[in-house]
Amino acid sequence: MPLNGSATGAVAPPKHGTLISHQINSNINIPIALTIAGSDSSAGAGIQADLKTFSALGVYGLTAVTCVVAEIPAKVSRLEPVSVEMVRAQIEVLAKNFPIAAMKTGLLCSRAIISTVAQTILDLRSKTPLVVDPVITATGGHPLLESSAIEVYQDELFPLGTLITPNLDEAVQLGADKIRDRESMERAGKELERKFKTAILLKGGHLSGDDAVDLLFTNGTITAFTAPFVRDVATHGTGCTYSAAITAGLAAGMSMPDAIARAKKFVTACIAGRLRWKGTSGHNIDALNHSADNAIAD
Ligand code: PXL
Repeated sequence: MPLNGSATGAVAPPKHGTLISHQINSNINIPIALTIAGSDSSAGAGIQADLKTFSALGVYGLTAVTCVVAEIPAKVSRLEPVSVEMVRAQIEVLAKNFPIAAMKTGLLCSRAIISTVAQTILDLRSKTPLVVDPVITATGGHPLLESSAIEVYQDELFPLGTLITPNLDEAVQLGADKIRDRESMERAGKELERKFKTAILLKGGHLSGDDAVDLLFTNGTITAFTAPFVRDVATHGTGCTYSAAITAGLAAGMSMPDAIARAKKFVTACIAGRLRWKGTSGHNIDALNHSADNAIAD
């Protein structure tokens, strides 16, 4: 059904420059989330994945683009950062005008951009929950982040985060010991929580058998989130989708564990229901299926 009935002709079109107040009020309960991330031309990861995820979970998404990546799921062909002034301008104009309920960061690509994002959030004195997905490498192995940028993450952005969501490789790059099993995963997560003084969701991927187990470390406790591991599906964009789904839950007022549990179900359903096309080179191209139907998957 149209939100304001205008498609049925029930509401007269507004005169130029006027707003109809009930159009605004009728949408006041739709939470708003902001993603500060890169653009993936193939649209399975990055801000495109974030926006699809926000929409599927009933959240209105705003974007601050940090860089533009020309790529397909298996191959990055070019990456260009946006200027730091432009990154700051996008975040500022949005934060000063929209009631943003939660935000996330994705690919930030350089020391200068990470620092700008952190400084802008500080300058805005934002108290909005912030999910930091520390994107370092593309699923296909291509480096996406300036190698010396990890220390800027640690020094400037992590202290502002409500939740940090590394996968196992990222955890090691952030200083954890090599992770081989559940025990070393627990040790690594505790270490990162102690080091960064904020909640850590350590994503286990296919570490243990038939299940994909993620561990949340918060206030000295560990909570496990488990879903069947979906085999033989390209996972480009999984991390972006997962952190965006958590952000959507926080924007809607869910507790962190509830937001993670729903996000885990959503991302698993997006993988299981993956889309597939025959590409022009004859190879299959897979993409996550961000259908809203997955938002209610059991
Ligand atoms: O999946 C990590 C990722 C995040 N953000 C952007 C990307 C990618 C992977 O390629 O392009 C913009």
